[in-house]
Amino acid sequence: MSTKPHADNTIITFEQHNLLETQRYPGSSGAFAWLLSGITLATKIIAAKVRRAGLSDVMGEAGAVNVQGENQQKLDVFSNNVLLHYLGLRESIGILASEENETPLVLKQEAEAKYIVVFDPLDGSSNIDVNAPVGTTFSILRRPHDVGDRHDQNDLLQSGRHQIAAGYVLYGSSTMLVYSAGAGVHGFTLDPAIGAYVLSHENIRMPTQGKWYSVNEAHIESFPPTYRNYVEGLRRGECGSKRYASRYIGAMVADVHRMLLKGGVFLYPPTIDNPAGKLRLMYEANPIAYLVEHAGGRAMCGDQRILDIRPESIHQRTAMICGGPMEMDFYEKCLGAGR
Ligand code: P6P
Repeated sequence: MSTKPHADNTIITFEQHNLLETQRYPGSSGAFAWLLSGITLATKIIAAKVRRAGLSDVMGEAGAVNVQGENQQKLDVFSNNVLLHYLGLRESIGILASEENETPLVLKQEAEAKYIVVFDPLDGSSNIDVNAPVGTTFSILRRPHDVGDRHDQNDLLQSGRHQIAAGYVLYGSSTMLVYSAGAGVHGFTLDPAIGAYVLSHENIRMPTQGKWYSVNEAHIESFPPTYRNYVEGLRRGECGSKRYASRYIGAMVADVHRMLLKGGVFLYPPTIDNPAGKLRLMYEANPIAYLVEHAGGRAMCGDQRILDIRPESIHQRTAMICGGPMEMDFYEKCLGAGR
């Protein structure tokens, strides 16, 4: 992975990078690039609000409960509205679905509305009030060809392996967009001086082994045995003879971003409070699993590949463990041992 600007200090913006990628597909209309500009514009607006959260009336709860039964934070509502608005202006999007909306929004029926975007506008938003990292996750699907002329909200119930692109924006010490359309995973840092996402981490590849595991250990007694023994095995040095340390921020995007760059493993196993897992399959686990796999890692739920799970509902939850090659080899060894 190259993390330096190009030798002659030429910057490559996200738009330029995608234009170069689009040239691999002769005859492309540019509609996909226009769709992506809706994500970059909306997340720049969100970033500007996050950066001043303590100075504007966006901290704290919005006074409503979302479809997940969670108290909506004011910034959840703001971020959701911004993404719905700017993505809704993209002719090529037929359906939008958000963690904050109970049902998907079927926007258009025209054939040109061939894309579906599913997103979590502000993952980990409870971190906002304590100035800890938060993120936006998004997954881009194509309208299934075998459906008649009508968009239907079930069009989006596709396994994660059908994603045509996915990414997240991490509002951390800097704001960074991490994205893949299947040709490598690339990181773009928002340069506030020019208002552009600039290529800063080209072709992110996960290290073969890291040194951290990332899990909420408060739930460890309720983990299924395989997961509990896995974490204990990491601590005891049973994975590659390395005794792992722990890092956990409580915002999946931030915990996964560290793992993508430094290696290791992130897991949210089934717990008593969330027996089916806490993460949402369509707009949290799937985009992350897509990125992790394209960066050389693996993402699973039990003994199943996350990207093979066939969703039954838009807000379906799942457990997830995702990590680098050695961490996931060790996990599959624990699975096989029925530990
Ligand atoms: P816990 C945030 O609410 C989230 O969905 C993920 O971003 C994060 O990894 C997880 O929940 C944290 O859950 O139970 O550890 O607070």
